[in-house]
Amino acid sequence: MKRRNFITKTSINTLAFGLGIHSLAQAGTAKNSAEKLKKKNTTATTPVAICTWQFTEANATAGALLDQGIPALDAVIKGVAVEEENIKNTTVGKGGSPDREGNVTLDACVMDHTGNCGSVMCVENITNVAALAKKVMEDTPHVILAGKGAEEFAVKNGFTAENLLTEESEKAYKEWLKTSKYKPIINIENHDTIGMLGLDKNGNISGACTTSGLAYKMKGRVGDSPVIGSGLFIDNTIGGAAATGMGEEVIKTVGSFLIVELMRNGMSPQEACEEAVRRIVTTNPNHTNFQVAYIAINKQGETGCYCIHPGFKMMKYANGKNTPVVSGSHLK
Ligand code: SD4
Repeated sequence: MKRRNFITKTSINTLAFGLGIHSLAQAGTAKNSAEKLKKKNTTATTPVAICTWQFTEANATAGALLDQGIPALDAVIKGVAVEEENIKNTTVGKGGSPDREGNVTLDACVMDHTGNCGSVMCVENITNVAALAKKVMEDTPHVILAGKGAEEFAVKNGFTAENLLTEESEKAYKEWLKTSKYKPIINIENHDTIGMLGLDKNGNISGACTTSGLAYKMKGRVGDSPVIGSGLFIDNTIGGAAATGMGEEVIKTVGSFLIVELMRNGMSPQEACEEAVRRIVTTNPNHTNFQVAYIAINKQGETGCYCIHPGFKMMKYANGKNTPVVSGSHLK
């Protein structure tokens, strides 16, 4: 054999062998998780709704809709709309805190059981941005619309344009301008983003995440909430996850996607949330200065949550009951 042919053939063989081992290993893992999932399938609880923080009414709304047999995507969008329309919530929808120039800009995304998703970023004057993200998903050839384009698309599709800056938020902003110190306070200024996951009667999982982002952020800043894989991720064969807290840190570790992949490899939702928090705290010594919290659900309706700092809760609706769940935390 000529040397050149030998090298080529050997490389191809080595490559093929390597790939073979790799796919065998993957097949093994997939088989294990499939077997684990099969075993668990016998005890599936449906429907279930969970959301970040203690948004009792929002989660109860989604839960009740799921009980009526409404598909998970519609139920979670209706659920988060309760907070988008709650002007007392200063981190979601109308009444959200503005950026450091006084503009309220909203971010949201949705993902359904078919793996389809939609997202809007940095949108002004529209309250129900999760519903808008669904519209982007269903009625455009795109996944993300940002800024003015998203707002114009909303108005063209019947969404009402309105001022999102309430008197209260404006007052707080003017107070903030006196010092203009940008330091999000753990569990206070970044504690109201709502990420919601629903498992419907057909066993399908969908999710929504909606926020005005961090108070007094830079103009144009976008966090994790509208970023598919970071603020939210669904794989209907495995489960779903959503995040709240310091978005920059969630994006760096693609947190929600990570949690779903960890569940795919056999972890429970609780174990996966803990591992995703561990990823952040082990790589970032600054983690004592910010909060990140995750929630997750799997196909069997099992759920989990975990965070860096104590003080995070999720709501869980299952078997007709809506209850707060106090999250474990990395720091005690
Ligand atoms: C962000 N993750 O924009 C959001 C903020 C948040 O509760 O979760 N607030 O980074």
